[in-house]
Amino acid sequence: METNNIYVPEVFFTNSCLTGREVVKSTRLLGDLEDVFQDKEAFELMNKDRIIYQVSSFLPVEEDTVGGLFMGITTLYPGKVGQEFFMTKGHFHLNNDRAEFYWGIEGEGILILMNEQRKVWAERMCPGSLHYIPGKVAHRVANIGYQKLVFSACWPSDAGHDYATIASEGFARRLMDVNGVPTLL
Ligand code: M6P
Ligand code: ZN
Repeated sequence: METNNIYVPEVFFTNSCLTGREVVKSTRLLGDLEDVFQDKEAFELMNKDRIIYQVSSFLPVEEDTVGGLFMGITTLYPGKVGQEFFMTKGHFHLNNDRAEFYWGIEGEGILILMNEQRKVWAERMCPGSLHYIPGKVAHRVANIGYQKLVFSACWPSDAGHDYATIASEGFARRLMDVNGVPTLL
């Protein structure tokens, strides 16, 4: 809507989620994360319709546009499969030198990173924490708390998602609850 060339905003941050006409929402159920978790027996006993995370995204340009930016807010619910914390699928970028920012909004998490040599490291996420994810580094987030974890992301519109590499090779280390302590194994 326009009044004298002053436009009203069409996308808002509300309750840690993006809202507005152009916001796209997606949901990942436990059943969508079949090969993500290590403990297959624990996985089989759980309700596959359980919502693990939801992403609301603002994609103001077409996918693959060079020079554009996308933004998303992810809400990752608390829980574990066996001793492994609920986490996002994780991905490299298809255009693999593209970087990304993540930042924590609510809750407690761990950002797990892995380079192309399969070296893994991690960063604590908390409200206000800012994380620069360089190109050629795979990234996934685990919720290590008892409440929902909300984080936001900003990435280039020509980054794309390479899920296939993680689906076939996984991350070289897993974040497990070892006697109450989140530990990279
Ligand atoms: C962030 C961004 C998105 C990503 C989402 C969920 O919001 O990195 O690009 O889709 O997290 O992560 P994943 O795609 O790995 O499931
Ligand atoms: Zn990414």
